[in-house]
Amino acid sequence: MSLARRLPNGTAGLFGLAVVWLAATAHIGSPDVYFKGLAGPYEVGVVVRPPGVVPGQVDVVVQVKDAVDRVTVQPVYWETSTGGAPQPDLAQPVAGEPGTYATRLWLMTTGSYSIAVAIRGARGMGAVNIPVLSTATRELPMSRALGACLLVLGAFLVFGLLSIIGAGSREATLDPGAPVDARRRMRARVAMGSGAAIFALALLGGNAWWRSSARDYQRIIYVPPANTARIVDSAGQRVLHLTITARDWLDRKETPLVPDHGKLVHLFLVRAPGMDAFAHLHPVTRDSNDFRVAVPPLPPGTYRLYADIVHQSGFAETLVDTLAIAGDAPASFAPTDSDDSWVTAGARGDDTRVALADGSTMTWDRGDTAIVANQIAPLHFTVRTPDGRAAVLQPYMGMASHAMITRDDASVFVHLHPMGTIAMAAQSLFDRRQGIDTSRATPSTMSMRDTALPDTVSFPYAFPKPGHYRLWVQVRRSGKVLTGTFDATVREAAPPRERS
Ligand SMILES: [Cu+2]
Repeated sequence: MSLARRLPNGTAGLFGLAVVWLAATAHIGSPDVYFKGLAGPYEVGVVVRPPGVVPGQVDVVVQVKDAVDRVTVQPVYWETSTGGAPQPDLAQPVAGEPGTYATRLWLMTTGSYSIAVAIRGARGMGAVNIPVLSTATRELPMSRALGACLLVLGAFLVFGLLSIIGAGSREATLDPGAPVDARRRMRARVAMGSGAAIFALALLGGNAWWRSSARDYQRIIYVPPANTARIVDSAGQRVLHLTITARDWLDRKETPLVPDHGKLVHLFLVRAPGMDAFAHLHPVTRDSNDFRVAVPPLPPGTYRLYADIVHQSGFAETLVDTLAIAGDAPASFAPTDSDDSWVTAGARGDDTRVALADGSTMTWDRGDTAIVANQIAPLHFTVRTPDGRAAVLQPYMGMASHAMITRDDASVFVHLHPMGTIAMAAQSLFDRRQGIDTSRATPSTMSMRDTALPDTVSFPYAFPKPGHYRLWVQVRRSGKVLTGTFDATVREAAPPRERS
């Protein structure tokens, strides 16, 4: 008898709580957007730093390899596209950093935006869409000094007004020099008393208004869609059921999912706390709520679960959960998707050269300098054949490589590619809505499954905070997906230099 076995999943709530407010967007705890690629004929690198509040200002930094005339950026909301977007902003050259342009833009509402970067130079016009998410992830606190200042000013106003009312009702109609009688004094006290009552009511009303707008804001603070994850025995296979239970999703208030590099969901499992087992799976669905995937022969334990999805609006987000995998792996395992992959590997320490499953090696060329938080990290990896020659790589799901990075405490999880942290599906949705031909900008390797790619892959990324991280770098060689596992210790950024 095949018994559907529900595994304990009690830690899910706790884990969810721990990561909820760090969950920024498509990635967990890593809201900044990095892109490297082409804007028409120009090679560009773009960094977008969302503010975490809505409305809020994003910082946009564009680096162009060639000398160009002008760089403009424009925030484009997915629903209104360029027709409803504000005029493009001229990005200003950054002093002392040739080829670098920066500006700050307002994002007025929550949801999926694109930062449309346009470049004009000797080689004509070039444009590229950088999808960003405008989400409220935090509440800005009021500083004590500002609070105290407002309190003093408010008290001054109220007492000033009360004394004007008092003086007015006592002496306004009094002849100069005439004494103030008891009746007038009484009248002034009554006027001041009623004035104070009116001000108290106004203050109470103001306080209620303040609190209700704070509550409204709290309602737009982003939380990943609610979901459940459990393992079910199905015909001798362990099958993971991931179900989206979020009300807005079930009520069809959100735009449907679109495949990102060919898959509706990219699901990652990381064994906690050692991060010593990892899987990259692609669940399938029949009803768009319930996603299922066969679980590879992973060792038992508690796993952190991350599921990347992209909506038709371009909104890319990550579902978060924990999953208990118990007992030995069943004898049979048939992958749900031929691109599913997994690996088990313990701590790597400072190892920069690891053996891959087919005997080839992957080397992390990270140089001798320390990796520092919020500075572009040297994420360059080279694959050599077992006899030490440059390996010929093939696209894995349309990409030269995929890298997954997580912090040991689960506060960070990112999934990125040589083009950066953006979801390619979101980018092509914006391109299509704006009628941009990007066939040159982002050559799709999807259709070229067996294209020969160089042996080195690089990722534009900066670790968001100091700490211990694990990286899984995936490439495809001779039709086989290979995963290199590395560890990284990231240092605190040096305090900024004093500006004179
Ligand atoms: Cu990927």
